[in-house]
Amino acid sequence: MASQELQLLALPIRYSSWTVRPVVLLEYFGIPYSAKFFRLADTESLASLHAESPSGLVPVIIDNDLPQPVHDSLAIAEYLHDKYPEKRLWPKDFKLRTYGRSIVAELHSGFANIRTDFPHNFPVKYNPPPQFSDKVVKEVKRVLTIFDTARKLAKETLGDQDEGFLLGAFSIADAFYWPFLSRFFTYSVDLSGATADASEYIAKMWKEPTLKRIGEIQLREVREHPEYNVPFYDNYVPNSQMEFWDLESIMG
Ligand SMILES: N[C@@H](CCC(=O)N[C@@H](CS)C(=O)NCC(=O)O)C(=O)O
Repeated sequence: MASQELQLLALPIRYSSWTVRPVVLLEYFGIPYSAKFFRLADTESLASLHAESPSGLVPVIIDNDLPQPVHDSLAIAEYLHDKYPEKRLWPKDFKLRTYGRSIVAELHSGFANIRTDFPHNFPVKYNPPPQFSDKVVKEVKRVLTIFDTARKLAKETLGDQDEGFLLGAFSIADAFYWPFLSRFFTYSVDLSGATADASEYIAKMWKEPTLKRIGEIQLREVREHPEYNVPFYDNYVPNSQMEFWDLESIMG
C-alpha cells in the first residue's frame, strides 16, 4: 500500500450494506484506495476482522496521516467530505446539506424493520418475493417521502444546476440510500406509491454507471467464488428461488 493510499477494511458488499456506503463514495468520487475484504463464512477471516478493527466491525478506513483508524460508515463519509472538500461529498448549499445530514442520520439509526426483514443481498432477486409486514410498508413509505422531499428541495434550490440526485449532485445521501433501493429490488417491494419526483430519482439511480460497475464486480465475484456465499442469506425467503440480476436489462 502506498503510504498516502487509503485502505478500506470491509466485508463483501454483497451482504454488507454498511460496506456499500464507503465503496460507492470512494468509487463515485474517484478517491484512490485499496480494500481488504474479510469473509463472513470463514471463522479465521472474521477473527482477523475483529482483531484489526477497533470496534470489531467494518467498514474501517486506515489513513496513514491519522493516528487512529476511521470506523463507522457515517464517520467515514464525514471524514471523506472533510479530507476532500473539493469533491463536494455534501452539497455546498447549507439548506441542502442540512437536510442531507438529517436523512442520512435517520437512515443510519432507523428503519429497523427494513433492515431486519430484508437482509442486504446484492445483486440477487427472490422469486416469488416474501410477504411484507405493515411495519415494513410504513418504513418504505417514509423512504419514498424522503426521496420526494429531497428532490423538491433540490429542484427549488438549484434550478438549472440540479442534476437529479437526492440533493442535486451525487452526494453522501445517494450512497447511503442506494443499498435500500437495491434491497427494494431484491425483495420486489411495491414502490407504486412514489411520487413522480421520487420515481424519477429512483430511475436515475438505476442508470448510474458507477453503481452498475460495482454491480458487475459483485456479480463476477459471486460467480467466481461460490465459496464466499452465505447459505443463511441466500435461502432467506422460504419457498423462493434466488436469482442473480440481469444487469444489462436492469442497469444498462
Ligand atoms: N454502524 C456501523 C455498523 C457496522 C456493522 O454492523 N458492520 C457489520 C457488517 S455487516 C460487521 O462488521 N459485522 C462483523 C461481525 O459482526 O462480526 C457502521 O455504520 O459502520
